[in-house]
Amino acid sequence: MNADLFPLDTDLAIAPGAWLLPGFALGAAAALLEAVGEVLAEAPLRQLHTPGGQLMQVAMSNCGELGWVSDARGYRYQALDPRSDRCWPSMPAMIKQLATEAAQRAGFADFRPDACLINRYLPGNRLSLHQDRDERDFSQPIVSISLGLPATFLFGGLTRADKPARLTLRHGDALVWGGPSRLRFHGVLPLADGEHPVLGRQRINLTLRRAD
Ligand code: MD6
Ligand code: FE
Repeated sequence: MNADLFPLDTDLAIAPGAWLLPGFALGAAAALLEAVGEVLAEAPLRQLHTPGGQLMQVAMSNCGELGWVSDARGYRYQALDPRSDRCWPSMPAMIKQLATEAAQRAGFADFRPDACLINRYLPGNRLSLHQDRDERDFSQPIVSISLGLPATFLFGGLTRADKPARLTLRHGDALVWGGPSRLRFHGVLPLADGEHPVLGRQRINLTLRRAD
């Protein structure tokens, strides 16, 4: 009997196809952060511009076959880091493994992530309400792993007008999001200041997806 087949009683069903797995990545957090550090040494965090020309508050980088980028030409996934014109660093095996295990626990047995977006929030940074729709196959879920300072995640409906619920995402939490919830609007409220014992004054979020 184990967690690959049945949710634990700590797992929280947020909506059909959406699960919060509190502390899922806690035991792996140190190894995760080391792996993320190696990725960022090759592909540093940077702030992107929206297609409308606004500078995004959240700093981003990627690893995996494809990386999510935004600029005047739009939102898209691409194999090359525009900063270096080289391939994104490969996705560390332990990150891919952890994400596929989280997806499995939420009932998505065949998640095959090819893209991992790394987001860094400093106090005050927010992410406005959006849908994740730059991917090819919406039958594949999204796995999001939170590290560092806690954030208030806005979890909306399928239209922008639906009033979002609020969810606290803490260090080590995983959020899996797919099926009928795959296109829900969501965002992150301005990060409250604080001091995390491991990460200090920041939040790191890893969002793993199948882009292609
Ligand atoms: C974040 N996450 O938590 C931003 N998208 O920093 C996302 O935009 C997101 O966490 C889709 C599914 C899960 C997410
Ligand atoms: Fe998103």
